[in-house]
Amino acid sequence: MSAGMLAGIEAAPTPNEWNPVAPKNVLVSGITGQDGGHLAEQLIAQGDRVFGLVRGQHNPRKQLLELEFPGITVIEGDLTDPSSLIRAVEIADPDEIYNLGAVSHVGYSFKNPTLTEEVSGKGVLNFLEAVRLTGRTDKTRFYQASTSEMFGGLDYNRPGAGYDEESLFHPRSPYGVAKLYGHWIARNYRESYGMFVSCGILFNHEGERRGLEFVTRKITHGVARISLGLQDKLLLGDLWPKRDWGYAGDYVDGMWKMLQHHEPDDFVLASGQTHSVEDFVRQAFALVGIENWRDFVEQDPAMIRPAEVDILLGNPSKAESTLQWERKVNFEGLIKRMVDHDLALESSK
Ligand code: G4F
Repeated sequence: MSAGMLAGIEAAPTPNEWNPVAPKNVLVSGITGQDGGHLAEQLIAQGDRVFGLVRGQHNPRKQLLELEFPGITVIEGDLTDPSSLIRAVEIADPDEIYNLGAVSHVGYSFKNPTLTEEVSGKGVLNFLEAVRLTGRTDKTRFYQASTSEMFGGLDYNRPGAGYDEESLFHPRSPYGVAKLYGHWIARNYRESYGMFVSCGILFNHEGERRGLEFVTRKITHGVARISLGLQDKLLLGDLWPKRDWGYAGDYVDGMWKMLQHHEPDDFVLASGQTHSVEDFVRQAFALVGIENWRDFVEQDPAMIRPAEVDILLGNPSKAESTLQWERKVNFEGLIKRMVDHDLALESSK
């Protein structure tokens, strides 16, 4: 049929026509983590059917997940096991996949580099292949959790206005290197197979769901315990590194917006501000009325990494203008929210 013959004829809706508000089947890896929790909350509130990929035999996090979100269907599977991912995709028949599963702790990745590569790098390929091999390249939209750790924060590689989607990559840890592989293989599947694959390059995002192994929650939890007389000292690594910190709930909404956009693309999500670990420590202690915070902080050599990312600063202009992405919580609000949560948690014990 020629283009002329089509003039004036209303195109019939195709099975792929996307309606952001229609309930969807959504498969999430890493659902027991911080971002997974925020995302599950948002998707359930929207009326989506949520399937969570959970790894391991008798994983205690599975019970916790089912208690917190009774509506979720848990599928046992592992990013390192391709056949388990094919099975998960067949069960969930997903309109959207969010690949949030990863070895996500940078320090841990230096001690477990091979595992990090298998999960955070090759795991992305396994998941994309599961979509392709089950014939869903036209149906399923795929979100890949890329990271600002791919930039590396080195002097020569530091744009003044902050890293954006065009900045150079120079990862500084096994985690960053694995994530960079995941980022490029995701882009490759978009280009090679026309898949709807979007990568969110997220800068540090925190909150009350954050694990205690990450510096922000370690600080707010420690500060709360010190102010309640439950702990004497806070052991930390380097205080000078700078990070661009935001609130995880805001960033998860940005992930969702990426998959509702009319075309797949890559987006930086960041606050556009950078603060040192020391700034975070000082402000957290100030919230509980402690100004002489240095008396309570000691350096733990075990927390020093073989290579450090000195400074991260992101430029979220593209996500703000294209996706109308906005942040509701600023740096001060984030720290207050976390300290208040940890004070309530520790007081109730
Ligand atoms: O909280 P962190 O462990 O986060 P990091 O390494 O920046 O990575 C986080 O953000 C990335 C996005 O940019 C994610 F991709 C990644 O998955 C993760 O969510 O450490 C932040 C900074 C580092 O410079 C670290 O060396 O804090 C420094 N630090 C100082 N003392 C500490 C500690 N980090 C931890 N985890 N524990 C400490 O005691």
